[in-house]
Amino acid sequence: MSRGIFITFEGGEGAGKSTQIRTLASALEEIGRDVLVTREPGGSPGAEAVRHVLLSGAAEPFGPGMEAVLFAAARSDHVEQVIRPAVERGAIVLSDRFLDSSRVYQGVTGNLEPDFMRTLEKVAIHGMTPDLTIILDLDPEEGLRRASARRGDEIADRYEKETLAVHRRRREAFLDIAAAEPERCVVVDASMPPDEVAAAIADAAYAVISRVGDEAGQEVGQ
Ligand code: T5A
Repeated sequence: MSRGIFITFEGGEGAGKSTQIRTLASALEEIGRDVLVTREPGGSPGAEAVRHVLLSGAAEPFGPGMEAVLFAAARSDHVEQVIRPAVERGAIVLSDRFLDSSRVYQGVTGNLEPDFMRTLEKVAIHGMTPDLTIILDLDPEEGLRRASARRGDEIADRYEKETLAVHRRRREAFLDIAAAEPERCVVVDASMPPDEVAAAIADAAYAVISRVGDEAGQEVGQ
């Protein structure tokens, strides 16, 4: 049995991550693949318990360092309880946010030390680096408009309510990550209609699925 594949979706608020994960998951299930859809913060019972503390803003008064440690604790549980076992059984795991969100939201716009962030990341993911990261790139003004339209009367969460300037910095930080790690990251223009965004994502995902399949074939043939 070949190993599974780990794909993460990143980007600003309302960029269309959840919409696109659903579309890709359905397409992969139709061709008979075992697919696991998950999200961060959360994805495992322990991490979901921490999600509320983070998104309600309850941890905000204690500073970005405290929040970064909580995200890392949640991620470690999510990786060990859910992601790693699924990838080991051969599933394709699609995660709505992962390590790049911490790099951007806590590291860059939280102004935390790069060494501190690298150490936390190492402990949290323990080698579980994504095979592919789709970065959905969108003008934050449009993303916030979409997120607000979808939310209706509910109040914005701890991160959504921040200033446009902060959201713009996050957009740049995601693009910087993509430029620094082109083997892992693919940037997709999220301002296109949903079916065009889905087609670009499918191209990137199938390329990685076929590459991992070829590697597995070579290992078997050795
Ligand atoms: N966070 C998270 C950190 O600070 N550090 C971390 O380490 C991690 C993991 C999570 C928050 O936590 C922060 C980042 C976040 O602020 P969340 O509630 O899980 O918050 O929400 P988000 O991940 O931000 O996702 P959103 O729910 O805001 O948006 P999505 O999933 O990107 O967008 P989606 O698919 O729900 O679409 C939004 C709306 O737009 C429409 C959809 O129909 C929907 O109504 N839409 C489109 N409209 C036009 N054209 C398109 N192409 C469209 N695609 C979708």
